[in-house]
Amino acid sequence: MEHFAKRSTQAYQALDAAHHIHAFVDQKALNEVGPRVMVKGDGLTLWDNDGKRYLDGMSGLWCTNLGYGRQDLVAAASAQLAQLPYYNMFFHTTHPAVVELSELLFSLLPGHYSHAIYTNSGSEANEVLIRTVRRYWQVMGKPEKKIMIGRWNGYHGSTLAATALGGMKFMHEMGGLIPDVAHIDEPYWYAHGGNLSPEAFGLQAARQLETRILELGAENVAAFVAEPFQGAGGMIIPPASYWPEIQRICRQYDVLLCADEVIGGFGRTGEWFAHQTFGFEPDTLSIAKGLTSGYVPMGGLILSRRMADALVERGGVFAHGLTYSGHPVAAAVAIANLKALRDEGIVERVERDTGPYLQRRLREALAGHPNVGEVQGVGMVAALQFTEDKASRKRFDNESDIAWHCRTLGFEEGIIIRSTLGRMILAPALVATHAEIDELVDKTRVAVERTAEHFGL
Ligand code: PXG
Repeated sequence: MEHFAKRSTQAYQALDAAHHIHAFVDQKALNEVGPRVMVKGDGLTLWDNDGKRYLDGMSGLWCTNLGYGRQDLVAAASAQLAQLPYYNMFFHTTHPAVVELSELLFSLLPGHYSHAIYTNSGSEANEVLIRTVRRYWQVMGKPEKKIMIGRWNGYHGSTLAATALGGMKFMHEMGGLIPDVAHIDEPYWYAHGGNLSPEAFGLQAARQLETRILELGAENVAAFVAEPFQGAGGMIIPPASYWPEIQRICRQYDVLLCADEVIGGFGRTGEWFAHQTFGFEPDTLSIAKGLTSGYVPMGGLILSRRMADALVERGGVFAHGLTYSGHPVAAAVAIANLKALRDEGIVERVERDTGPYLQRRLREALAGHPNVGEVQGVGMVAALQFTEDKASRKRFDNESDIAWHCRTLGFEEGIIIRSTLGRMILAPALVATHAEIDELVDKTRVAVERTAEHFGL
C-alpha cells in the first residue's frame, strides 16, 4: 500500500526543514526541534513515525468529524476516481456527483437555503462570500452597499480578503489587505465583560454592530460576517442575548447576516449547523472542513433562496469560477461523509449523549481547579479559560505561554488539544466514545495540573 519507503523521523524532519514554511510558526524555531511526523490514523487515534499514539482531541484542524480511517469514504473517492476523476462546472457542464451532493446537502439544511457555490477551502468560501454579497447588492440596485463588517479575533482564513475580514491583527500586519472592511469587538465576556452580567454584555457587544452601521451609514454596509462561536480566536461562545440582537440589527438596517460555519457546521454543536444551536437565521453560510471530514479538500458558500433568486433571475453573468469547484472526487467523499453522519445518527448522538457527556465530564474534572476560570462548550467543542484569580476573572499576563505549555504537556500525555491565548480548546471527532472522552478529559486534567505545577500557580 505504501507509495514511498518509510524514512527515519530525523530524515523527514531534515527534509521538512529544507523545503517547508509551516503555518503560523517561527520556522527557524521549529527547525531546531523538528515537527512531529504523523503517519497513520484510525478513529480518534493517530500514530507518529516512531509509533507513539495520540488521542486526537482536535479532529485534525476541526475537520475530521467522522474520525480517521473510514473505508466508506475511501471507497467513494476510489470509485469516483476510477469513473471520472475530474470534470468541471464551466462550459455549460455539470456531473452527477455534485448534483447528488447538493440534493443531499439541501435536505439537511433549513428550507430557506437553496444554492451552493463550491470551493476547495474555507478561505475560498469567504472570498466567494465577499464577491457574491457585493454582487447581490449591485443586482439589488444598491452598489454602494459594499462594506463587510467582521469581528476582532474572528478567523475567516488566510487568503487576502479572508484575512482582512478576519480580525487577527498580527495577520493584518503582513499587509496588502482589501478595502471596505470594518470590525467590531468579539463577544468575549470572560475577558471584556467587566461587571456586566453575561446577558447585559451580550447585548452591549451586539449593539456595537448598530453603532458601527450608523457610523458607516447603513446605505454603505453590505453584510456582517461572524462565526456562530469563535473558533480559532479561542472557542468563545457568546452570551445567549448576543445572536438574537445581532439578527435584529441586521434586519433593521438591511444588512446581510453571514455565518461562517467552517468549523461549526456538520454536527460539531449537536445540530447540523451551529447557527441552529444559537437560534438565528443567516442569509449565507460558509462551509468547509466537516463537509468532507477533511478527507479531501472541499468548501462552499450556501445562499438563501432570496439571494439566489436575485442573482439567478436578475444578475446576468456571474463572473466567478474555480477550476475545482464541485470537484467530483470531493463531492463523492462529501456524499459518503454526510450519509454516514446522517444514517449512523452521529449528529443526534452528539446532541443527546456524547456532547452532554463531554461537557459534564470536563466540568466535573476541571471547573473546580483554582486556575480554571470557566469551562465553555456545547456538543463536541469546549474551552477552558486559565485564570489567575477566579473571583475577579483576572487573566495571566503570560497566559499564552501557560496555555502553550499545557498543550505541549498534552502531547507528552498522548492527547492533542489546542491553545489560543489563555484558553485550551477541545474539539474531538463526533464519533468519540465515552471511553475516549474519559481519556481526553483525564489527560487534559493531568496536563492542566502539571502546567499549574510548572508555573507555580
Ligand atoms: N473560517 C473559519 C471559521 C475557520 O476556522 C477558515 C474559515 C479557513 O478555512 P481553510 O480551509 O481555508 O483553512 C477557518 C480555518 C486552528 C485553526 O488552529 C483553525 C483553522 C485553520 C487552521 C487552524 O484553530 N480554521
